[in-house]
Amino acid sequence: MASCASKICEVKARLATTGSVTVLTGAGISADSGVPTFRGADGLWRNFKAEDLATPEAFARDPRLVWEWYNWRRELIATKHPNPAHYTLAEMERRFPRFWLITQNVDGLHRAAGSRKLSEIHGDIWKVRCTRCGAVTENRDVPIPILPSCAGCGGLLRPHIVWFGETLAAEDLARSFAALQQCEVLLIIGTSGIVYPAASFAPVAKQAGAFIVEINLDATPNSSLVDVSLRGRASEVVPELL
Ligand code: BJW
Ligand code: ZN
Repeated sequence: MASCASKICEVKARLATTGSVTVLTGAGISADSGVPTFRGADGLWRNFKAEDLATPEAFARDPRLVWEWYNWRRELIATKHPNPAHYTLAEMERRFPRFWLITQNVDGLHRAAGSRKLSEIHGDIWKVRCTRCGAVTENRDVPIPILPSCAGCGGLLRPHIVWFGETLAAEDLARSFAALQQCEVLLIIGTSGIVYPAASFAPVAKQAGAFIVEINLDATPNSSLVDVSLRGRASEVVPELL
């Protein structure tokens, strides 16, 4: 079996000869910054039920509870900083002429690291959306006063996050699929690969002929279709690729 070091050489060689890179990230890339993941031993879904907190039904039933949970998360994320993996992806954006970053993360750490060519497909914890007029605004209050209301129309504000059962923004999906179909190399970093539609992204890129690299602590459903699997911490492995 090839050693991990030689696998990294193989990926570096690929990256040295391509101009077109797409990246898909998940909670694992921010785990090394201290942001909890969702699944696994220390994941958020161990102590909180997704259906009580991350669905439109939960918000309709008890908006106060949902906002309390988001206030706790905003408070936690506000103290966190990008790690070397986030910074390496921001550098890749400058190096590769065709680059797109698709993140499922809502923590804003990619932007904080300098990434601009990105789709935050599950939303942004630092934005709120009016349930009445639909206005989306940035809001960095920690804590946010519960229950928050829209400055324009007085309607109830909700987190600008895609919850289970909600569709992703059409523009984000179109941009993501275009980037997956056009890339020569796809890096998949720190995602369990079980939440749709992102769970379908690797097969789309594979079908289009991309060379796919997975960076994760553990095996995932994507592991069987990728070309190279690098097992390790994102903050240590990703910087080695440039
Ligand atoms: C490291 C590491 C380190 C750790 N270094 N690695 C059946 C079939 C198909 C679809 C569905 C179905 N039933 C329901 C659905 C639809 C549903 C879905 O996919 N459910 C699945 C659970 C089955 N999807 C949706 O509802 C989506 N909308 C949609 O599909 O619309 C159309 C539709 C609607 C209804 C029915 C059918 C179709 C919307 C999904 C929105 C997801 N939102 C969330 C939460 C938001 C709350 C919030 O953040 O405030 O987004 S769920 C949660 O999971 C969050 C994440 O972005 C997302 C993905 O998680 P991620 O990033 O992969 O994290 P983890 O924790 O799962 O994994 C971390 C990984 O990192 C692990 O692999 C570790 O090993 C690794 N790791 N440390 C490297 N240091
Ligand atoms: Zn409003």
